[in-house]
Amino acid sequence: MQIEVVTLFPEMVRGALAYGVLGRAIERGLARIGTEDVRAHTFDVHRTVDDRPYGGGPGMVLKPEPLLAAIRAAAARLPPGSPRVCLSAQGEVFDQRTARELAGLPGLLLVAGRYEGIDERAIELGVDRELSIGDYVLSGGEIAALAVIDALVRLLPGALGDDRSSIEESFSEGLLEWPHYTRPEVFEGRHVPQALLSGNHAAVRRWRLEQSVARTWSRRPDLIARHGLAPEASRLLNEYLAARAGGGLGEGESHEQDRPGNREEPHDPRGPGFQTG
Ligand code: 4FV
Repeated sequence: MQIEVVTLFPEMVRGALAYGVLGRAIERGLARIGTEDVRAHTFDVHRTVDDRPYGGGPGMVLKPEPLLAAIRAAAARLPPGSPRVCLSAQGEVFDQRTARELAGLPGLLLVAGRYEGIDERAIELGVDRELSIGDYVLSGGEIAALAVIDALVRLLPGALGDDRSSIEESFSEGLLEWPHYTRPEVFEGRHVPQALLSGNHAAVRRWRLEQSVARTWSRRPDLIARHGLAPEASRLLNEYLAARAGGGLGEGESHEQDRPGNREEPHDPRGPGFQTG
């Protein structure tokens, strides 16, 4: 896959691409990521890329001429039909489903804005889609572009050591991920849940699904509302809610529920060492 990032700070983008899964995927040629400097498309002595907003108001706006020229230069290096995506707070919210969709493309152009925003005519002439990584305002689109690149490159076949990782993870089924544990078995008096020590794959799978469903219910009920639940997950949630309602779940179950804003979290009520299911 080839990705081109149009930005005022190409070094910022390139700098973040050299690490971990992303760095290895690029080293192994799974993804080629280039940058196009908007300032390279200015011809005045001050290399001006921004100007004051028509209608007044604070801040500056990215000028259409250098930006559109940069978009066209970068697009010329990409496979025909590669979508031109601008990262902006006005875009549709980027999620795992969008990441999977973009990871299937041969090419992608990302536009990272700066200042208060971009002259709308550059968007009309040079952008096919706007994406937002969340409902907050960044000082520039580079970090958003890097988030999108990271989320989709790790989905490329071979990018993760074990491709199962990208199948069995948060949001793959619209659910939050289960709690993870590794050695030591007891840490500051807290035990690894028995189910995970059982060696019984079915019990492990059930415990994890149970935790995912209950966590999603308590932290992100919007995901259940949007994606619904598969039959088994729905059954496990009902069992959990019944157990909770039946007072099966008491205080001091797990550190999870101490967190503000969380509806009570499941954790095996009868403490470590109890086998679920
Ligand atoms: C943003 C977001 C974002 C807005 C003005 C860059 C900034 C500045 N991009 N998701 N949220 N962009 O806040 O993607 O130009």
